[in-house]
Amino acid sequence: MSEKHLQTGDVLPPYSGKLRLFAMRFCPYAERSVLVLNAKKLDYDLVFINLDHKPEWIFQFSPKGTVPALEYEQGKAIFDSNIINVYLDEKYPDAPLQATDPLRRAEDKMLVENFSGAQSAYYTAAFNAQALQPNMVENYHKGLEGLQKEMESRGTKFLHGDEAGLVDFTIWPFLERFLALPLLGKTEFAIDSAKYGLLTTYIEAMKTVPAVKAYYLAAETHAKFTESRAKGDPNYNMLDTSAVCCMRPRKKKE
Ligand SMILES: N[C@@H](CCC(=O)N[C@@H](CS)C(=O)NCC(=O)O)C(=O)O
Repeated sequence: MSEKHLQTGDVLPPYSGKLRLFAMRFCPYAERSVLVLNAKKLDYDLVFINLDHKPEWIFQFSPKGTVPALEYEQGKAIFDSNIINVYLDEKYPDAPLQATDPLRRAEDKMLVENFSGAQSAYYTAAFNAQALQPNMVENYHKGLEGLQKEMESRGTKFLHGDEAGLVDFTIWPFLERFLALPLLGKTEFAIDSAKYGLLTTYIEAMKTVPAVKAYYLAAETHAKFTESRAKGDPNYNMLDTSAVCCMRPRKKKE
């Protein structure tokens, strides 16, 4: 898998017949779908795109040009992480990732919804720090406390149960990125193990899940990308080891 992000003018790589996910390496929504593809052990291709200079063809797969989008058949795609993940779970029913009980499914969705305040606070802290308000820090901690309370009442290793499931893969990409905030000087966003003991254990358990491990990036790496994006010059290709040696295939001028 190349970590190179394709951009305006770059050609669409040939379709291989596998599922194909359009993503951006640092996008938490795209990570949700990568984790589900990994957990289901599906064979897929991953194509990263530069979100500031989008390749023209991304709009064939995702009308607003957002990632993730999943090409499930040549030229046919669906977009939005939640839509993609439920589709994958239903289309490939081996290793089901959603709760069988309809009430538990509803509770999982509410959990994700209740966590959204923490996500918004994270985005402001990471990318628009001058707009940060004290109530956002409160919302962030309310989100974490709510999550920890739910873990306590469920009493399982993961939110889904003894194995990680869709609810875990939906929330995890944000927790992974929250850990970068103290490195960016946002110490009020630290996840202190004295206060968040259960949550800390959960975070460590998630890091060992094979689907997560295969795509996990350290807090330092997220912090580096976040800094570049906050400065207005996102370094999409910072993990691309081919960058020094290889020319990107360009579309021929007509
Ligand atoms: N609700 C969408 C959100 C996806 C999203 O916002 N993706 C961002 C990258 S993390 C994106 O594509 N931004 C580019 C743009 O908005 O033009 C989902 O869950 O997939």
